[in-house]
Amino acid sequence: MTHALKTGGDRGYLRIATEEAWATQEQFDAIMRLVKEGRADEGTVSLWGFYGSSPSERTTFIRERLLDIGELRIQAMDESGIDKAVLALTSPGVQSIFDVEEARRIARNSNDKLKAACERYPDRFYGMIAVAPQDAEWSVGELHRGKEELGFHGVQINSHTHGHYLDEPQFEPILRACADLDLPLYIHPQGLPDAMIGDMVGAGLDGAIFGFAVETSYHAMRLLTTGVFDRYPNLQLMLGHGCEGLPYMLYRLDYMHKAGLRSGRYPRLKPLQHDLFHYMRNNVLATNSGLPFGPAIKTMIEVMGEDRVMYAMDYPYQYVPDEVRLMDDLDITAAQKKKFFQTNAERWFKL
Ligand code: 1DF
Ligand code: MN
Repeated sequence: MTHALKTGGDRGYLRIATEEAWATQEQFDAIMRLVKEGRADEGTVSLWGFYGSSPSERTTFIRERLLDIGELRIQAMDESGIDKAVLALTSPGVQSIFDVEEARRIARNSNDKLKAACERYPDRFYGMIAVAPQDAEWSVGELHRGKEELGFHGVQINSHTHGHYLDEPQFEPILRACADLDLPLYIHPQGLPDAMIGDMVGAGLDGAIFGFAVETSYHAMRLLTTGVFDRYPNLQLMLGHGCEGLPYMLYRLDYMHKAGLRSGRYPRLKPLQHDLFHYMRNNVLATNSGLPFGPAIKTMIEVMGEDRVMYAMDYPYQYVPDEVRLMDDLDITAAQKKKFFQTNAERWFKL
């Protein structure tokens, strides 16, 4: 152990964790009911069939910790030197639910409950809005309420909604509202849609180990290549888990995107105002959730810029205090480290 982990800025920066998950019992029960009735998609069955019922130490810990937005979580933050946490309703939010009225109710109740916790710990907890993309118009109203009444700092959408992606026209009001309200849009992974999951469950690769990044980076690429950021130049898309791998691949993504455009290969892909490098440096923000890995963080800083990369722990899915020490000791400049742990989050989430 190189140093003690304390809150309060003893190392010259506060630590703000930006992709921290919680759940409500109501959400959990609704998802588990779908799983038990055999109505959930395969990705949800794989995830929540496991997290909801496995007796292992890991899943028991995660279940208990997801449901707590009180003293247990504060204690875990104190013990790992985390000053502030940006909290979002855990994946898949309400997006696996088929009954739209139920999805709206659970999302709204979760926002109210999170608001109460943020009021109880005003210098520790910050809220992300939960919506039900199944009903885009309702979600727009909830985005307004979340920003204007609840004082929340962004919205987390857990990737696809029943296999549909945010570049599809029915979701345009949500994108427009995020841009109008200046709310960052955090796209977080969830179980893969039936149309994509293939044999990934059989291979043991559908979840956070691999499948999440495949599907969420696909989602982001759909937004990047269909002109969303030409329509909404101020919109900020947030991606966790090392930006789901995109910065590492950016040269090839951009080269092949241009090559496809030049040769008119795909009717849907139209010329954009900028190249993919521009959007990654002006409209995409990254966190290192689950990825306390120097080479990945340094690559993101180099590719996207030091103002666009933020710290996240991914509590309670990855609660490893030693990883915080590792990040404290990362060989980037002191100024970059302060941006990474503190000031980028303050800026982009408006804390
Ligand atoms: C896992 C990880 C599952 C994350 C999650 O949602 C999740 C996991 C069910 O480890 O299986 O959100 N995560 O964000 O790291
Ligand atoms: Mn996460």
